[in-house]
Amino acid sequence: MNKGFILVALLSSFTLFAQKEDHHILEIKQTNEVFKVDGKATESFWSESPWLALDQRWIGAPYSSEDFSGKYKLRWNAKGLYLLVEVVDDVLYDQYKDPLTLWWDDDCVEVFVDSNNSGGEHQYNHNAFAYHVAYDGNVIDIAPDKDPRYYNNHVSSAHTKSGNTYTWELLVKLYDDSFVDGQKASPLQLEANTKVGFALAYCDNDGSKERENFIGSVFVPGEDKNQGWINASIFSTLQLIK
Ligand SMILES: [Ca+2]
Ligand SMILES: [Ca+2]
Ligand SMILES: [Ca+2]
Ligand SMILES: [Ca+2]
Repeated sequence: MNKGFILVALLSSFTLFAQKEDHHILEIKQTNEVFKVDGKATESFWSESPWLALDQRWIGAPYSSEDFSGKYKLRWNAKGLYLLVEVVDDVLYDQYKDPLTLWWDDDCVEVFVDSNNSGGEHQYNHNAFAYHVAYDGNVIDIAPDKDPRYYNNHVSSAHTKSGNTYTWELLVKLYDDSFVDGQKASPLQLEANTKVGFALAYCDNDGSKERENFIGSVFVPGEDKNQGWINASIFSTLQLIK
């Protein structure tokens, strides 16, 4: 193997998990209003918050707006991130009743968070979390021992339905990379003027063996768009402001 090749291989692996460069920067406002996780956007701060796009095709063929469309809003306070997600999905599909079996192939909302915005690799560690939030409320991610786990007390969710439109509300509590599965931990108290790595996605399946589309909130450069579950450097950067 020549030295040039080794150098290129080394450089590209550094690039893959390099220290995060902030991109897709979103200023997110604090709210002190009481937030009820009930799938009803009746809190006044929701009407004051702009919709953000959930429209980046990470996996699958092009789709129609009846098949899938999505958008979201974000706020925060010391307790965590508040999310409002509006999804249009023509068929809700739950082929695996066991929440721990191929959970990404059932319809679900996926929330990626990197509490210190470090970026980097997070497949089998808690440098960042990739919470799959199912329609039954279960929250699943892969733990450092490579087995899936419930993280139901990290994310509270509720949704309501009107036709094919689903309105989700989520409270996402943040934990840092010192989190150890099975040990008691307190969520971080969020503060203004800090940065959080964040991405949102939807796994859309309408009856296929594997999910048909995976649609994310952030543009991922290169051929392979399905990187969020491994690489936190692709997450957008939230700037928490007052
Ligand atoms: Ca509400
Ligand atoms: Ca669909
Ligand atoms: Ca991190
Ligand atoms: Ca679906």
